[in-house]
Amino acid sequence: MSDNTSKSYDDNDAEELLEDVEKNLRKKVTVAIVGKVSTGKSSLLNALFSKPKDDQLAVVGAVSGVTTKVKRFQLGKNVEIMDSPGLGDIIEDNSNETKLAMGDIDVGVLVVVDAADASQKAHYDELKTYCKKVFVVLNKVDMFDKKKSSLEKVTAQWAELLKLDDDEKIYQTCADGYDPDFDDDIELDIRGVDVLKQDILKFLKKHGKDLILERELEKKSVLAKRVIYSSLAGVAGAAFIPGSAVYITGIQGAAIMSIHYIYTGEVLSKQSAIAALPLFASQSIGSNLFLVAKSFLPPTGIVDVAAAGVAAGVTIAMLSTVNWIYENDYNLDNKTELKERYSFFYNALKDIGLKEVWTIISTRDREKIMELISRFVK
Ligand SMILES: Nc1nc2c(ncn2[C@@H]2O[C@H](COP(=O)(O)OP(=O)(O)O)[C@@H](O)[C@H]2O)c(=O)[nH]1
Ligand SMILES: [Mg+2]
Repeated sequence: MSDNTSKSYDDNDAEELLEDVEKNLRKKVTVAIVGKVSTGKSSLLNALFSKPKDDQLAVVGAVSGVTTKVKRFQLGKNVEIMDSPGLGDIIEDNSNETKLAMGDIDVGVLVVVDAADASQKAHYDELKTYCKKVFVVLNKVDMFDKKKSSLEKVTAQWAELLKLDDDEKIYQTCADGYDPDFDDDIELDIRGVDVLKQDILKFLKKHGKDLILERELEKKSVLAKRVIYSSLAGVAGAAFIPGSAVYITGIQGAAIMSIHYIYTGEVLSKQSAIAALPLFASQSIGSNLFLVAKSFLPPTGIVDVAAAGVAAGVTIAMLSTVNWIYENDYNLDNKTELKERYSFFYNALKDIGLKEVWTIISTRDREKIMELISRFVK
């Protein structure tokens, strides 16, 4: 039982956590962006991936390919984006080895502009069939800057035409400025893209796939900090539940897997993550979760604030070390650097005071906890 209501952890919970994280990191994300030529699909992709004008992901203003209407972009190893006027072309695209089945695509984005246009209903329905989730985007909202009331009318018309459910919204965006024909001093005008991005990530999180896409979207250290934050939240939640010592060790191993993935794009197996843990212990203890846990924490688990402080301190020092290792182009095999950095961080935490560290963690105050993490991860 790994939900909050469980009264105790057994050793399987840690194993399961590690298995889940490994499984999630092996997943792939596919995105289909569909819409008429010139609706701003390429521009929107550039905006979603925070691309500057001079380093575009998708070329804006380019006419549809001659041999195939489908353009494919690979981001890292595990994110595929398909860009096409309609999904029909994607389904027929013969460069697609396996035929697409229902729900095969994770995220569908239908990009529309201007007044509601009945031809897009079929594209929307097709996306609904093949995608787990469809986001409808009304792009070029800057065209309504001088007629704001029309924007809401047009949005409502699109919602009606596409027969959207009440809980489905239309994202209003602007992704202007990527056109290579524009003067150099024209700045990008990006609006509404962040809301869309956050909702896509929120959706992917439900499928355990958010980190796969985020890796291609966000600065690595920012993601590592978030992983450390979630791990600390996990430690705080688990601390006083019987059997938590091994579970907390599992949380640490899982976070090492995530940070490894963030920096390398590769999946560290559950076994390798567990094998890395003893590197942070003072004496040699072998690669067994229980023994590792015992080396950090009392065998009976966390019984008091002092032990909780140790658990939190070890977690921060360990994960900040793993971040530091990758940021400085080392890897988990660089044992000397790893051990040195770990004791440096752990001593710094002891200087703050492990009870004080625990006090900060147990506030569950995101800002304060992030501030603490930022002392170790820049
Ligand atoms: N005004 C305005 N123009 C845009 C916007 N997004 C894209 N464009 C322009 O629309 C044209 C086509 O954009 P592009 O991204 O190539 O569209 P695609 O054919 O759907 O990939 C280019 O001139 C873009 O600069 C927007 O939000 N507002
Ligand atoms: Mg394009």
